Amino acid sequence: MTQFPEISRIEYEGPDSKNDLAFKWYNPDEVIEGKSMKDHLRFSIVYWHTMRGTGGDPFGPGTAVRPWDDGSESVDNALKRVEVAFEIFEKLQAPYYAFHDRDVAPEGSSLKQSHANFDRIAESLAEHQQKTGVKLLWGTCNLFSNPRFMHGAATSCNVDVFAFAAAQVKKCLEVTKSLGGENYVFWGGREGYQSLYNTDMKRELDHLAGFFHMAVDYAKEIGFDGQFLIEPKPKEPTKHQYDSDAAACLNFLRAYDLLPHFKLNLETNHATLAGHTMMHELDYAGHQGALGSIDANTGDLLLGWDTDQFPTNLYDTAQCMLMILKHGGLGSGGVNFDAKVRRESFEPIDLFHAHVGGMDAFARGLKIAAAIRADGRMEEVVKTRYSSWDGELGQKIEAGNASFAELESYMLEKGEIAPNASGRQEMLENIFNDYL
Ligand code: XLS
Ligand code: NI
Ligand code: NI
Repeated sequence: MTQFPEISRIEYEGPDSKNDLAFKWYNPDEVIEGKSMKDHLRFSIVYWHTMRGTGGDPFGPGTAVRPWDDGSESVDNALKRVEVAFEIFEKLQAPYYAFHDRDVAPEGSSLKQSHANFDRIAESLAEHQQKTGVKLLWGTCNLFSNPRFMHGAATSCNVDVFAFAAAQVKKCLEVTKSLGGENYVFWGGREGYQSLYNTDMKRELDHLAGFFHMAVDYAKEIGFDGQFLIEPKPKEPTKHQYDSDAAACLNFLRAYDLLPHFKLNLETNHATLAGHTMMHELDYAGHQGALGSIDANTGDLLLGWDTDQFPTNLYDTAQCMLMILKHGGLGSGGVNFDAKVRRESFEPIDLFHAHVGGMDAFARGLKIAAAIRADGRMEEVVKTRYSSWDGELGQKIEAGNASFAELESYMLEKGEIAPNASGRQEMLENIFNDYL
């Protein structure tokens, strides 16, 4: 049974095509820097927005028309969604998808029932993966929607909530492993605070670290060898989320001896909420060997929140891909569209337009980034800019073999510094534009 008889598999037709449901740039087998586009980008579709988003906002209910969904939290309805989801994944040629436990399977009236529901749906997910070849990029737990998580999950002041969250993650690790999930993501949900007046921050952070250690231990116990990822986000829903940005996450992981077990899943809209560019977050994580995966989306400068829009800005995608190529690719991660169609784009076909646009924007970003790298001028400027460090003195300092006293006598003798050179920012911006 097909839900979209009028839509056939989206194919690459090239930049001149006027077909709205064709790829103009995403040509899966095209080789760039020795690797196919498909392998560079490893596109993934998220279940929570694409299959569960309703278009509701604080001012009104959902608008989305989804004829296959009866709106109930029944297992039958969930099974129906699986079928439609895989038709969408396949028609979009997305090699991967990602889910929260509660997106795919309804929460039951007890934890036991929820586990059973999850098992039932996982069976169907496995069958559909088998049939279509679509794979699981990552699984995660929803530890934020149910009112029990009002104070957080692993950082809750209520020890039972911590235990409940542990049980949920344990189960989700088992399911993710059984579905061949290549990563497992922790996004902090409500792990943060609204007020320090009622918060024991030290205790909460200790608990969070303990939770992660248990997850690492359990993964080892069951032989789950997917990559653990933390997804930084600075605020929303709490005013301060503990995993606020790449640097804060890495500091936390290092402080609690968790660094070897985790990488980061960076999201564009979260980077900008943190007051950074995505390029910054990618570079920061990348040079520490912690670039794991990305949640590809964008915010809106005129709206303050995590609006999770589909990425269409070529500057952004090209900058992203420049960093990803620089740091050797995404490994077991992917370009995961944590993005939702606008409330006004309520028809099912909009799901296709949105993903086609996002995939093309990233494919084009990849081509632009590769062209900039092949040109080499931008890289050369950076190399030259630091060339003074390649001399004897620079090398000695970088090797950690210099002292203040030595540098003082060097400078006393020399008297004045060698002249500075221009940073050439505008020229570099122009070179970037040449390739857009
Ligand atoms: C929320 C996050 C969430 C994670 C998965 O802002 O982006 O969607 O990606 O829990
Ligand atoms: Ni996300
Ligand atoms: Ni987000």
